[in-house]
Amino acid sequence: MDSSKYALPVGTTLDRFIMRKQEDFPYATGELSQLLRDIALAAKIVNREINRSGLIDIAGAYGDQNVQGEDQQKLDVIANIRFIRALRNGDEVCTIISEEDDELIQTGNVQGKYVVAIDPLDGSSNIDVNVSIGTIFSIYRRVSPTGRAGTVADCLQRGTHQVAAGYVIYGSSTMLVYTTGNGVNGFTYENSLGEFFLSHPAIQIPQSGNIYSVNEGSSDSFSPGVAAFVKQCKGQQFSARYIGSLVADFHRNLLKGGIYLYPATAKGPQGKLRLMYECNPLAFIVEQAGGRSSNGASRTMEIEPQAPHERCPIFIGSRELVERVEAFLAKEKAAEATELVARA
Ligand code: AHM
Ligand code: MG
Repeated sequence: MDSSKYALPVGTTLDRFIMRKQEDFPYATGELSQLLRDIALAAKIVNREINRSGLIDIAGAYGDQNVQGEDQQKLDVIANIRFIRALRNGDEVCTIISEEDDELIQTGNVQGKYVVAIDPLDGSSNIDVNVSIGTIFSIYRRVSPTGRAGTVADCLQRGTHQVAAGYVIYGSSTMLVYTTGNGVNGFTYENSLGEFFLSHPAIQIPQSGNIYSVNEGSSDSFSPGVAAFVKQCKGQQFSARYIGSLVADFHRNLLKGGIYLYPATAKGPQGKLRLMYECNPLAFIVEQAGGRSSNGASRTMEIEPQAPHERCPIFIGSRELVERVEAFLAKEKAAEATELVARA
């Protein structure tokens, strides 16, 4: 999967890794590399704030609501500020979609070639209880000419057009995992040195697994296909593992094999997770690691986005498990069609 001329050894610093990868592309200008470094720097700062969150008065609700009407936590706000500042300070990004901002954010860097979609701090309801949380990001090349502000068309590109995507997990250790379409690599943060080091080179997700991750509190409103799949998982004595923090659930399943599901429910007919900065980046990573991501009917990355904050159902993880749930959903659709014909 990793077509780099030389495999880089475990322990390589993230900076060096990014630099060496850039050398694989003779015409690369270094802007994407710089952008990835900017994100890594902001991640270090956010990591520091998270580690201090029990000590100073920054955890807890901020008292405001974000664009989806959810309570904002102070750390959400802090993380948003940190990432946006890092992206503004670099010259590479013209426009940002952030989970925390209703409108597109124009950085003022009209020459910037890239657009970033970001969830600065996902799983934020877990902040106050010391559960892992994460940052998720996705990078696109703008489609409009440089020299002016980025446009909606720059931001609403299909996931297949991503040039890079990644996440940071602030967990028992802090890790940054990313892809530029050439395999997936994971870096662990060494606090005392302030560096990310390559710890998980060329990550591959097992083709199958025995972990399923879904909020079963909503199971009464699962569609028949999803319900049948979950029943089969139980029949086969799968382990149920659900942290309620997407990055943490995804990361575990990526390394161990398994499936994460956030289907349509009564509360969220389009599911809960956002296409541009939650589903697509993880879909790019999982595919690069040999897995699959789908909305139940088609590949997540092929969905044509309609709005920056749109939601979509997601089934993501080991290829064999995602295909299995898709087969159940195809059966469900066929049964519905037969019933319609019978009724007509
Ligand atoms: P957030 O973006 O407001 O943090 O919400 C996203 C989170 C995911 O991390 C997690 O997988 C999901 O919401 C959990 O939702 P639920 O509590 O409905 O199971
Ligand atoms: Mg989120």
